[in-house]
Amino acid sequence: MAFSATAQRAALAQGFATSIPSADQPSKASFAAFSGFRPVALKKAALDLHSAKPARVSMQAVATKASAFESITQAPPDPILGVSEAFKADTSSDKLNLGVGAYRTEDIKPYVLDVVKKAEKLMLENGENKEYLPIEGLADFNKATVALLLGSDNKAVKDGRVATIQSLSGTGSLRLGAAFLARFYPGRTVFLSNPTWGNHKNIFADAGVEWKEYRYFNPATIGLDFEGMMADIEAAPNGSVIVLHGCAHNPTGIDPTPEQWSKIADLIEKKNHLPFFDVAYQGFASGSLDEDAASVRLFVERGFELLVAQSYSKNLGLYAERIGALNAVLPTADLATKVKSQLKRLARALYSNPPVHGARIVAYVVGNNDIFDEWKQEMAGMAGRIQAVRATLVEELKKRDTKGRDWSFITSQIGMFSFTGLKPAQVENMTKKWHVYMTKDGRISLAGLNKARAGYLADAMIDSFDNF
Ligand code: KET
Repeated sequence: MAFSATAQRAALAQGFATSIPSADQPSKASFAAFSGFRPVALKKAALDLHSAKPARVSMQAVATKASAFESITQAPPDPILGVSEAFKADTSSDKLNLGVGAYRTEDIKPYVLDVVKKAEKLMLENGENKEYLPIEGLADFNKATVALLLGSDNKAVKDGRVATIQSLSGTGSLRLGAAFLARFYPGRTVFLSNPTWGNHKNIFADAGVEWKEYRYFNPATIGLDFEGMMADIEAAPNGSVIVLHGCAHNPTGIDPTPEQWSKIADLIEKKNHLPFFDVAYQGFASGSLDEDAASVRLFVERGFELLVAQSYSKNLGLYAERIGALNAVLPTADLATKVKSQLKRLARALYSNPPVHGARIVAYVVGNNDIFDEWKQEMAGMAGRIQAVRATLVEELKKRDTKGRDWSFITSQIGMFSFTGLKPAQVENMTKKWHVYMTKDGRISLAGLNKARAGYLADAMIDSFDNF
């Protein structure tokens, strides 16, 4: 088997078979998994059929029977989505949810983009059906998504060197990529930035892929630890997988400069590493789709083999539609065809085929010039609102701050988040005393704030920084 021992253990703990049993010979593991519980009760009932007494399997007998899952312990709440659950349960009228990265209007209400409503109207008028999609997804979506990522006249796309497969938003695309690496690039370590979006670790661990971290954030400068990052990528074994945030790094909001990206590319090339880009915020960092794809485009232009996971949760506000894609850029069209065939095979076993609604929305928005231009404006509007709220928060902090601290990091960080430097005890005060919900790492989503509440947030932050 291609799996390492650690990977195999991780996979088994998650309940995934690490070898495929033949049809007439089920694996012991899968047989055991289904033999511990009800069959025993059924056997007893069957025996009773042959005795004089009527069969009686009381509910109580079934309920007290040892469970196959006896040793399971309570899982902790998710560090990000668990914050939303806690927020919902809070009855205070002051409460503020700055946990999950989800865009809100200036009234702090969820937002459905106008272009999404227009696309849905057109879909209804055209009477779109709900048939299964092919395993690789909607053809028009796949064409649109790779063009948005790499540019409409990209040479790698024209040469047929990009395998694109529609998947379940950013998370599902990353997970499919992780499954692909587990199967076809076994024994390699994935390097994640420290810190990173918390779910990266779950995604690779669940796929049985070992991960480690490279330095990224320097608390002293509240900036990028570029030297640390380069040193760790250099020290990683040749041929490792390096996960890079395409833009608007989560949670820090700090991206490398174009010059730094170019040096990162030089080093990754020298070390023969495989870049795996996570592009969850295209258009949300700068307000421009093209600018936010510059890092990925640089690597593709330089001829790298790489993977890219894309998400439309944020830039089209399609959080619940689970629409995104996994792209594999390869040296030849022949290899791209083969890789795509294997990605389809993995997807078929994981979820069969992807959902159609979000894919059609993206295809309609991108395929209609007027709606596409309107989307760019709406996206710039969302990015602009977040930038404005950042500026207001800095003003409000300065007004209250008696210690003359430098808050400029809040306006220099980009994307939805600000990495505040609040420590866990301070975060606890933010939530317990002020009903401000945020992740324990000190991240706040500025997409969940408005100008009217910026003063309240500043009060909470100053109190927490000063007194804890
Ligand atoms: N990558 C990054 C970096 C990311 O922040 C998210 C979501 C995703 C991928 C996946 O999003 P999807 O909806 O699967 O396309 N982040 C926000 C939501 C979450 O944690 O699920 C967040 O950090 O709040």
